[in-house]
Amino acid sequence: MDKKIVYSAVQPSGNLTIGNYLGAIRNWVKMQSEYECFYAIANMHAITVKQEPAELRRRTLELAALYLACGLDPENCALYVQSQIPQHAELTWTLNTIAYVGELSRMTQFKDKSQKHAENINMGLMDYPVLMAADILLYQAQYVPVGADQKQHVEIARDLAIRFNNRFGETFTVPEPLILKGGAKICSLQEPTKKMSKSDENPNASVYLTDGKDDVLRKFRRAVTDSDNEIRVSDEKPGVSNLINIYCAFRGCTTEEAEREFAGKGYGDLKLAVGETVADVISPIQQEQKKILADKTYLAEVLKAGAEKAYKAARRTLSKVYRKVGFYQGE
Ligand code: ATP
Ligand code: LTN
Repeated sequence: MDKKIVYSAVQPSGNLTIGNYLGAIRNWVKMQSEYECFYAIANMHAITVKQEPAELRRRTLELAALYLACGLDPENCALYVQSQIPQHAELTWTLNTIAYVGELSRMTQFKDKSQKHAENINMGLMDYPVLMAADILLYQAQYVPVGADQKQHVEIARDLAIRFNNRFGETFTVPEPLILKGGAKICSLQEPTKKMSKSDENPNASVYLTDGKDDVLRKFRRAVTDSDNEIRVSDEKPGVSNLINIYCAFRGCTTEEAEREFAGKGYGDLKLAVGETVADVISPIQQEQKKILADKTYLAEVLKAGAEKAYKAARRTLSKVYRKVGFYQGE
């Protein structure tokens, strides 16, 4: 039986945080042996907010190296750069004609980003979910492993797939978001009711996968908590809950186990333990990323092989779409 298909991507819009790792990449690694996986570097999504071109190019390769350093195996999945596959833009255009302005303008991320980048509310920002739907649908993906914040976008992809299939006949697999518990929403260390984000302006709010041990320990030491000193998970204690959540996600333990471990201890103990646990996991990833980045030829080969595999799959779907909508494709 053919393996089911998995698709996901991350934007090269900044240094990756432990939120990106726990919410996305770590789960991608787990899925690669069981499914046929396509993992992209979403550089076309990244330019919906202003990027410095040289930096975007550098970050694209850094992200590819990080994928590999986190354990993605190019023999087991296709790793590629989104802009190298022209079908993403082509399918986006077609899907745009069945996507409604109303539904796109209601997207939470569009509203947030429009507020944050009020000087640059461009069409791409609003069309972001349609490009994301095109990514997913081109590969006929069944599962899309993402953090909780992307659920709404995967739902739009589902809606567009169903709408297209209804109008033009069975064409797309209807995808499902795959949001694993524990790590699906890591919050900012400074404003623990907000999600941790790689483009946060406050560097103390996010722990980056590239942070050295001293920085990691310092950021956790400064993490916002509360004034009682009880270590337990609760809606009234977002800061402490977030720290416990991070600890458990990295340790692979349950909340109850962590609460028991820290019973009678203070916030200082918790912060130190989380910091050390995180540093221990990310430091070997950093060393591996450095090694891979030093071998540009290897990296280029991986991305080329990934793009070739992606291109074949994307071309097949787009040709079917063009046939269904009645586009002339030669004789
Ligand atoms: P930006 O700040 O540039 O919008 P981001 O940090 O939100 O970026 P994305 O590239 O949008 O990161 O997301 C990549 C993946 O990481 C997605 O699957 C997303 O759901 C997941 N992710 C992002 N932030 C978190 C978080 N704080 N907790 C869990 N998962 C997250
Ligand atoms: N918008 C996503 C990144 C992304 C993506 C995708 C995720 C682009 N294309 C396709 C899953 C499937 C984000 O995480 N911000």
